Amino acid sequence: MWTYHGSFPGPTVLSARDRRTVVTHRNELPVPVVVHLHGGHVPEDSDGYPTDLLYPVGTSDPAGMPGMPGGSNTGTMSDMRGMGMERDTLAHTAIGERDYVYPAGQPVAMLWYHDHRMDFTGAAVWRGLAGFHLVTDEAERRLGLPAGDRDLPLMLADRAFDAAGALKYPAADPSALHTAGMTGKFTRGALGDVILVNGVPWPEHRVSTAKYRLRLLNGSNARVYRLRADMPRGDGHFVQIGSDGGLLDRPQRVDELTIAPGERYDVIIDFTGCAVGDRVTVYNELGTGTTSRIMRFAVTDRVADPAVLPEVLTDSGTPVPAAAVTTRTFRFARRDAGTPHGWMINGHAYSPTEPIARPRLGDTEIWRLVTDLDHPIHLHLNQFRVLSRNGGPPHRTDAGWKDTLYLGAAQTAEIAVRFTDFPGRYVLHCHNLEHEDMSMMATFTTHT
Ligand SMILES: [Cu+2]
Repeated sequence: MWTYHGSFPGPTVLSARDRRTVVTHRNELPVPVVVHLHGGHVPEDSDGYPTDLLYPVGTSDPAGMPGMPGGSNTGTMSDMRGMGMERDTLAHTAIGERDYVYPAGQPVAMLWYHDHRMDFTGAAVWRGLAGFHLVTDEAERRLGLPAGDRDLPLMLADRAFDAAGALKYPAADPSALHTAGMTGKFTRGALGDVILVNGVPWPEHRVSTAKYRLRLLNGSNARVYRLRADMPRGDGHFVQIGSDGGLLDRPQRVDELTIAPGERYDVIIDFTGCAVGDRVTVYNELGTGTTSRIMRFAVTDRVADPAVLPEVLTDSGTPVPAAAVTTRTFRFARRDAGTPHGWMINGHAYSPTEPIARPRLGDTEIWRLVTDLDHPIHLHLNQFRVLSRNGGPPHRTDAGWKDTLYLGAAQTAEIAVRFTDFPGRYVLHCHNLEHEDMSMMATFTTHT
């Protein structure tokens, strides 16, 4: 695998809210990397813009490395997009080692970090470049939510393996250096037949008769799950307490959870009604065969857990859509003919040099997102609120601050977003990583 510090998921970073966290990356892999803190409110030079490459230790001629923007061998990518690649003079590049600085000036949430290199994010994440980053504070601790070994960040990720146990990724270019794109049927996204939770296939986790906090992340490249908990007694359900960008104002019961790549749901699952010996299975209702099971909890211990969930968790603030100064429409659609072709936003292939929008910092904007097929849509820099889906109300699970929104085929959603604090260059993109790598991404620049 390609790993952060030797493990998959990578080490979990814990940030105190408003306290600066510095993470040093040293690249000992055979390819350039760039890490994005997904959900992080981060200055542009630490956000992991797709061309802000950290070249491998010892690289003597970065511009000459194959597959580099502005390098000597970008012909294949240009061919795919039907457009020349300008040298990206804004890129913050480094060789060997660099620091990423995270202010953590944002509500408590489970963020995650993963590779974001232009054209090769799918390959890099599939091979293991992903991990958790939690922001926490004293107010969260006072809520008395399940903590310690009852607070479980869970990364769901499907993978495929060959007969020798090596990861199998259906890329057109296995070196992940020259040519973006997938083989054959996987141009719609890479799917595996083994479901991993924190790197373990279909794990069983031993629990007590108590409430647990499950911080669910879909770290898969392209697979969407619909989770349901099957309890032998009582009714299996989740109580949602948080979303991508932080806690909900109030907990809400959800019987099932649809979670698309990049999304997080913070939920409580209650084993207090279970008996020792019970097994609780979490199923994927969108899967078949080996992809229909996620994991299992084995109840092995009887304890008393009198803790009661607070009725109010936080005051997350209300967006004011009426204050919006601009409405922009972004169409996520595949174009199979003409130039350029592939997965597009408003008919454009990803370009680091030509922004699709220039929002002003502090302004509230309404962004209308429109799809052809299903796409999980992710914005960098700030979270947003979902205002509507197809002209109707949002889903119950759209509550709270989101940074990734899953839209099915031929849907429209309106979101309210207000970018703040950091001028610079960021991206919005489809978080189906193969769509992203096949250019369903766009640059926006924020300004004062
Ligand atoms: Cu997509």
